[in-house]
Amino acid sequence: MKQRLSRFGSIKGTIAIATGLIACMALVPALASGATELGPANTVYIKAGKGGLRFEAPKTIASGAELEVLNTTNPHQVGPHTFSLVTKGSIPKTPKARQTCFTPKHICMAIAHWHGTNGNGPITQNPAKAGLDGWDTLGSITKKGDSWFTGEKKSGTSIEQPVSAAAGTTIYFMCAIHPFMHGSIEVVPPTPVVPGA
Ligand SMILES: [Cu+2]
Repeated sequence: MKQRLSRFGSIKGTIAIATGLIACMALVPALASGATELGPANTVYIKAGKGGLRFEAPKTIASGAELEVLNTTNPHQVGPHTFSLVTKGSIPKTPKARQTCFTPKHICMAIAHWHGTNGNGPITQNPAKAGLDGWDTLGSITKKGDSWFTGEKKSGTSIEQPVSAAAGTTIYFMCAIHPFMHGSIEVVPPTPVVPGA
């Protein structure tokens, strides 16, 4: 993660480079399509290019449904990402909070710890798991949450897990490498199966 930190410092430069490579980036989803079976309703895409680095997530997902996270960005250009479930209040909201995010007692460093690293060593837990199996636990600086690290070598990496969070709750998530990346998904009741329909 030390490497991540140094990349983090130069992220504005890498974004500028990435912006010039939109044409190349557009090829990535096509190349990755063999690895994914779920559609946009069940997928959080990590994207670059026009609009900057961002998550593109469905607004809602049914409790119990599979949720995939798919990294379409090139780690050699923008660094890796994490998809980390955190409490709403843990998402850094100010430029200063984002700058200090990867320091002790802040959420980005806490997320690194969930993955078994203090920022200097390799990731030893991936995904980082908390609570029930699947996506359900929103972490904070004092509580471990569910999180996935995309890896730093290949684009097109993905993870698929069921949403174990209860209907009526909201999943908030952020990236520990780029703390300006964040989003949320409302968890809704599963669609009832209508007999004979
Ligand atoms: Cu990121």
